[in-house]
Amino acid sequence: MARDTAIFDLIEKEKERQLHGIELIASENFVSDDVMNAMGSVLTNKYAEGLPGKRYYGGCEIVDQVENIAIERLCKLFGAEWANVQPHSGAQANAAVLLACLNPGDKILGFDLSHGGHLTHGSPVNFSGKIYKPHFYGVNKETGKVDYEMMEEVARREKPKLIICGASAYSRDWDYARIRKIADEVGALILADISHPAGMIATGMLNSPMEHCHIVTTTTHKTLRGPRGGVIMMGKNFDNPFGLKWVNGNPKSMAALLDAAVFPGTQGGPLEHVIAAKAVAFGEALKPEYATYMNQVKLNAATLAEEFVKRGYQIISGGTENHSMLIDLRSKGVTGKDAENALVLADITVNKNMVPFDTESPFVTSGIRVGTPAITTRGMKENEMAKIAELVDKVITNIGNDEIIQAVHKEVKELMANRPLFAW
Ligand code: DSN
Repeated sequence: MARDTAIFDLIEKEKERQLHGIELIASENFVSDDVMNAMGSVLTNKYAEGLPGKRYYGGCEIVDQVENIAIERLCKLFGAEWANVQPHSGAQANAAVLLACLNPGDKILGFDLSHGGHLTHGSPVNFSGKIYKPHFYGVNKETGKVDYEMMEEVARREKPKLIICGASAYSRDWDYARIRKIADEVGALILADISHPAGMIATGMLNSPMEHCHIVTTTTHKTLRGPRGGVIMMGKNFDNPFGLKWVNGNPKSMAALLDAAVFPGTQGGPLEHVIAAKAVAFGEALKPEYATYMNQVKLNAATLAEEFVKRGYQIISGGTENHSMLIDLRSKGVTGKDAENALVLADITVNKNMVPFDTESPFVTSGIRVGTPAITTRGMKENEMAKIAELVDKVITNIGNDEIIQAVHKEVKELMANRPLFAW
């Protein structure tokens, strides 16, 4: 068969783009060759609806072993008692959790999207805000940190069935023990969505939600550096709390409810090639080198935040404890959209992001989100963070000046030359 050059030429171009640019999108990373090879394997040919040992198709004896290894490694990585590795994405994982825990119309309490939360935590444009009744907590205006008093107040008033913690754009750790107290007082379950800082939690650099939060979800492609996908975990399995019914009856345990909510609840056949790649990534994350990598991600983020502050940028909450930071560009008189577009011309990739109490729309925004997982995978250390901040600053303070932006582009190319995508 002739090679499909229309697509493979574009894949090659995208590879070149990734190789030559500075990737600062906080949710992106570069995977190892082993993770990539598992994803591009014959496992994509296999249908395997169901769970290992309980499938609706024959010939699953090998993918059963693959999926069991993925579950085993994931549980070891996070100290979980139970996991489901089938969700196709973080959004799918969250959809399954909400389906398992709630009836349509039930109240949920999530972190406001415009303060750093996620679409699936109750946004009105997402299923989570359409099928369920969302309420929100946010950050304190002065500190930029999660306002736990507000969380408590709304929880006491609204009595949600589910409290969701975790964020897409929040640079501080979470107080899971405090959230548990609030949840216990109002009779709610807690879902911790750790998609962003998962790698730091796995390596003990941030608080773990496993002991305090009933259910934990994460994507596998951000700090975890695996294939694009999602997973659901529980520190401990527990009895079906609200007596929720499933089509065939009343599952006794939360694990059974969650499994049913993934399949047949929200998905069909699992992507066994992606599950194999997840297993490979979890294996990599269990190695000491991964902890060294994570530590470097954190060091790089802290240094990069300091370098931005030195150049007069305002970081929401004043700094970072994880891999990311949210930069308020209002003091520079620039919107997130203009900054993102100008930086792309210099091959520096960030994403525009709303900042708390933003007056701009989500299509414009007043900020950008920056993260260090991807540049750290490419082998960058603290000593290169000043240069990156300098290049970003040069672009943001010279939007529209083609000559300066082209000069920055040249520097970016030199800085990224001869660096493999995966240097760790
Ligand atoms: N879009 C992901 C992120 O960039 O954080 C969240 O869905």
